Amino acid sequence: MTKSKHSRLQEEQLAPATEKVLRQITTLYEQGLVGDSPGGSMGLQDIAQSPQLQMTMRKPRKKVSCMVVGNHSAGKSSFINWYIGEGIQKTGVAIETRGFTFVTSGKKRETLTGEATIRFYDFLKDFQQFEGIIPNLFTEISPSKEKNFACVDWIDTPGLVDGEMSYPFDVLKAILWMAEHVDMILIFFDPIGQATCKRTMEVVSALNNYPPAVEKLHYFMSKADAVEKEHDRQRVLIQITQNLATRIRNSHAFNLPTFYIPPEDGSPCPIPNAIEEVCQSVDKSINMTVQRNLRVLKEDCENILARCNKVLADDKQMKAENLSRRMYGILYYLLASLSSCLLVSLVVTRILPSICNVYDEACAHGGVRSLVRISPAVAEHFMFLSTISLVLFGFFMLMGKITWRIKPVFSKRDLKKIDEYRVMTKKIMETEQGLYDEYFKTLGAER
Ligand SMILES: Nc1nc2c(ncn2[C@@H]2O[C@H](COP(=O)(O)OP(=O)(O)OP(=O)(O)O)[C@@H](O)[C@H]2O)c(=O)[nH]1
Ligand SMILES: [Mg+2]
Repeated sequence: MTKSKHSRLQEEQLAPATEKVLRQITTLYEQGLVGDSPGGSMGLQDIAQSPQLQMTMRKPRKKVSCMVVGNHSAGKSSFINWYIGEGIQKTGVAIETRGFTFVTSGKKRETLTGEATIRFYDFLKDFQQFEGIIPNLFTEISPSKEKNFACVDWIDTPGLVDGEMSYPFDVLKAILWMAEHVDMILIFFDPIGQATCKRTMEVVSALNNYPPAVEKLHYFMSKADAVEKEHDRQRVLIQITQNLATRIRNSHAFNLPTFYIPPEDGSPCPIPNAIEEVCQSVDKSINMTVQRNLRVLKEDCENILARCNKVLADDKQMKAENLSRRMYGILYYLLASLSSCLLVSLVVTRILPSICNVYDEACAHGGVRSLVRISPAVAEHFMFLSTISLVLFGFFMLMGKITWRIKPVFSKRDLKKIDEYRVMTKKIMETEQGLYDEYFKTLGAER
């Protein structure tokens, strides 16, 4: 067994383990640690979006998405078919792929049309903006267990051609949009076709000038066996490289491995084949995704815990503020009632002499007598004094109303929930090391 075949076999056996790690991470976002807490578990996403925490959190994708771009007949669909070991995509010399097709693994063979595809991949919601895309969007689901297919979503794109060919949608813009949302982009050049056609070069330039895409690009010359003579192959290789030189960034480190689909009958072919390299770039992307998802998981847990601490601290402060607001409110209302008492006593003092004339005996009482005595003075300044007390009453009432604005705080139930969130998140965080260990096992690396 050759070294590369051996390593591929190992990777194939380890693929389910990698997939398991990716799936477990997603499960932690969707359901949390199932069966862990007696009151039922919650996923990180629900915890983050709970009414108490109100955070936005996106769960990391379970699979790596890999878009294949290239000129018409570059062998894009054939490569995807070879990778999954199934003739899922139509291939041939005619323009076969006119739209975008997602090829993904699932329990059984199924085809989804545009509308269903948009719903299946929620990140595609904005992809509908491209007029004419929906009828040209598909998902092919296959139960294949080949290679690392369980961890990859392939995206087959329309073949790029010049001339009369008109696309049902803006192909350049659609590829650029997709480039932002995928993890890696393979660009295939066909040595016997229109590898360097204007449209292909336009797409390559645009991708190279689009920051979200540029780091994801990998170039390959496909169908290397279609050119029999070595020196012809070299000539085409130089021609493609020269054409690309002015269009690609980082051109000094440019590398264009050549590959071809190995003959089905297994007959030996003397032409060197870098198809393993294509698979290795996919595997590398899968590994990067696992590492990124594990990192994001840790960061998200830390963010949730920090958010819990923040909302609790804010709540404490709010409760203290509410208390002082209440105290001031009570004070203002007290002052307002004192002002109203003053107003009432002013009125009483003012009208007391006329009452005393009627009820002379009642007015003989000492306290009332002194009021009667000051009554002329009150009568003289009555308007002024009553206006002041009325203004004071209005002012204190208003201040009381303004101050008594109690802000909402957490109920006991809310506080209990936040405590539960903290416990669940900490437990999820504790599983991170176990996930790393499982991931290291997939690499065959021992610590
Ligand atoms: N010799 C050789 N032929 C290949 C190879 N890969 C694909 N082909 C042939 O090239 C032709 C085009 O292949 P497709 O896979 O349909 O190419 P495509 O890039 O998907 O084409 P469009 O969808 O039209 O853009 C088919 O006849 C394939 O059999 C290869 O590695 N070697
Ligand atoms: Mg195709």
